[in-house]
Amino acid sequence: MPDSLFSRRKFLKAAGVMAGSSLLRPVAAFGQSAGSHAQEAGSQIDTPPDYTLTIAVKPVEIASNRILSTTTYNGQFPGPLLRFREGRQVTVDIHNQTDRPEQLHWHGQTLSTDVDGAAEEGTPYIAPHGTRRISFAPKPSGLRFYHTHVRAKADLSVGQYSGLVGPVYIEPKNNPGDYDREVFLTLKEFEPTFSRGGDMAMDFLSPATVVKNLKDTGESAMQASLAKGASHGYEVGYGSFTINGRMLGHGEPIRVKRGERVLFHVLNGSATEIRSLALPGHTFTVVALDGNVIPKPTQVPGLWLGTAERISAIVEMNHPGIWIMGDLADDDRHHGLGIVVEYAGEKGKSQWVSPKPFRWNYAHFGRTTASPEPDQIFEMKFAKQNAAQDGFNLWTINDVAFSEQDMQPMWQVEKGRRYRLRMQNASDDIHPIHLHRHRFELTQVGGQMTSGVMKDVVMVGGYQKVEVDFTADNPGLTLFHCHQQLHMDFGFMALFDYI
Ligand SMILES: [Cu+2]
Repeated sequence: MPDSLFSRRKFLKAAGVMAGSSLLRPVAAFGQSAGSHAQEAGSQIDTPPDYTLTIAVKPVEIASNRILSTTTYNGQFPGPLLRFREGRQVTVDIHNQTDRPEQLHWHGQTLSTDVDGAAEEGTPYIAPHGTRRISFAPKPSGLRFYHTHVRAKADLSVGQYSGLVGPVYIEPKNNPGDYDREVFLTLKEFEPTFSRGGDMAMDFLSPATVVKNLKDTGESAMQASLAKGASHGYEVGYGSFTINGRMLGHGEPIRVKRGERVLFHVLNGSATEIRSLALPGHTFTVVALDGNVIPKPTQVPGLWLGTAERISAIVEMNHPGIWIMGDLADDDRHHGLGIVVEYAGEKGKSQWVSPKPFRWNYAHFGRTTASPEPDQIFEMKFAKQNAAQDGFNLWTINDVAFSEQDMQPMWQVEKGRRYRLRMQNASDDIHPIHLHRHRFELTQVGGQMTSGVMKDVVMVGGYQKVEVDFTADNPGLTLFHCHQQLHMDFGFMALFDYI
């Protein structure tokens, strides 16, 4: 059925049940054809949707007879792969069979606030035991995903600690890829528990340029807190690790043939963890970051992904054997974070060989030329107040911790203007920073200039500085936050608003 016909019929049906005063707005949205709109539970929905997602607590078998109870989409983990066509209107019914209000966020897409899936932007909740029908034109093309967007705080059964994560692939209008087939991998941990403290310092980012005054600020705040007798704030650890919902050795292997070019679409679906991935004897040619094609495809020995980051990379299968594709961290791999890659005709036990240490530098994927000057620069400083809220770390942006009671936007932008976010991290944690409903261009990473790399999440290293630019091209409230669930739940959020 032609999209326009489908949308028109549905619109007429929707308009029939709406109050007269709101009648004009959907008309305008429909007139733009790429508009998005929604119907709340209670309105008449009798045309079938293109997709249905049902949120419910279900058993998930991550290894032989190791069965967890967690909230899922459609009773499976990961949620079903949704393949959309760029710009082609889709209708999705979201059923919530749990007792809590839910939000479904379309991560990496440039949608309206009504469907984006963040209460802070004004997206309505999917009521407990309710249904919400949404309609939108998926964009831009590439690897995106959907996930829950509610606060978990101290409850490790909700938010992204649960199984509410699924991949999205938006087919480009023209597909330039030179590969034989695609494999989607969602990396995810389960069985979360709190621990008291320590930090997870990881020094894989390059350049590792630490800004002295950020380090002095962060370390003196930490020392002052510990001197007053505080413990380290809570962190989260996990009992099991999976790729596509199965622990290493418990899922189907990826069966390959010599000479095949496999395009891997890797999604870090973790609530809190940074992940790495390597395949012994093979290299990855990265072609897209966060679903966006990069200026120059680049070969790397392995991948690093902050929470919610995605990498699309081609591996040429030219080293026959039976290999473990897994996390560089031995402990996480031993607890399941891996998948077997098996060449046709090979037999025996799967093998892991650690690659030589390497560093991850976003600038390697970009151009060395400068990007255009922004119209305005926003200075941002991220800081941690150790164990300040009931034993949890409290996070601030420019000394303000986001609060649900006072959701005042921190910054104002004007449509069509280009803004630079100068992010300075006065803590020792790495923060995967996410901007909703927009894409940004990396312009400076740890002091190194770059351009042309478009992303929606970027890791800002401990005591480091990163700059990104975005064009304000999608009016409405826009959420900016650290994607680490424990950080976003405890203050690490802010809003942009359009003037
Ligand atoms: Cu963070």
